Amino acid sequence: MNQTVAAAAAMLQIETQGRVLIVGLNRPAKRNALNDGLILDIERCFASLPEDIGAVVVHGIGGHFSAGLDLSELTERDATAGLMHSRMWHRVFDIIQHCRVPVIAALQGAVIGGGLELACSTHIRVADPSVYYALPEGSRGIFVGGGGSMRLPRLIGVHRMADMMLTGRVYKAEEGMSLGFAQYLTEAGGALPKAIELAERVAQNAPLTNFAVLQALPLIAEASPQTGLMLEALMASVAQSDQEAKNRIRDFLERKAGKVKPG
Ligand code: 1HE
Repeated sequence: MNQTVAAAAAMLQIETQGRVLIVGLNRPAKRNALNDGLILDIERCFASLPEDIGAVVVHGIGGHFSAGLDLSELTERDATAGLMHSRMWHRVFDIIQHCRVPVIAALQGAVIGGGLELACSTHIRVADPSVYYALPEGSRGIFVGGGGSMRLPRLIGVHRMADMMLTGRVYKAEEGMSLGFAQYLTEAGGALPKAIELAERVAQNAPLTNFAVLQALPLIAEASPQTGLMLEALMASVAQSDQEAKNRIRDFLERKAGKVKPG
């Protein structure tokens, strides 16, 4: 990591490595519990991504990704404030999901409650063997409020999510990987380096391909089949008529571009 670009966000540690922005949740003493200040720091960070950034990595400093909602801020909140708070989280996690560039989460230790909701708003999740996923909302007397009920069933299914919330079931890294919480499982200590490696790779994709994958693919996947197929055709034709695509395909045909390798 060669350059610290912004120490301005008090609860984030933000660095750049080439075209990758590395965003560290930096409340280790509180296991990166998400208070309003941290959520708003995340919003500011994603809303002002430098132009030359091609991918973002989000990780937790201090051995845990995040212990979820900062429960100490909950005690005084009435129903109206709770509603506004949840909508604020929705706004911020939507910015991550609809980010101009791919966002990759490097997970370790606790990925709990709102921490899991944050992880689910990213596009790729890379897990360390120390990871454990939990939704202790049931035992705390609360409900998910950061988009978890919308995003998590799409990853693991509504019945598995309900079980986690009702019984407090905790999934460890390996099982979590096979169930869809993460797409990658690394050796101990490997999640952040692997996430950065992947980020460097995706930052080299054609910007329009990354745009199509992040913006069009989720819409197509949720659309009716005929609407989805039409959207796919439109997106495909826009992508392949871009000069970047033409250059890359010409490079392949002239044997200047890499081949697909098995494994
Ligand atoms: C916190 C939080 C928190 C830690 N809010 N302060 N999330 C939870 O129910 C998870 C609650 N946390 C835990 O179960 C444990 O802290 C951990 C398993 C994550 C870590 O355990 P450990 O032994 O490493 O640390 P610790 O001693 O429990 O915690 C260290 C400090 O962090 C301690 O504060 P201290 O001042 O006594 O040192 C903890 O109080 C504090 N801390 N987690 C506030 N979450 C939009 S809706 C989303 C709904 C949810 O996210 S529900 C899930 C809430």
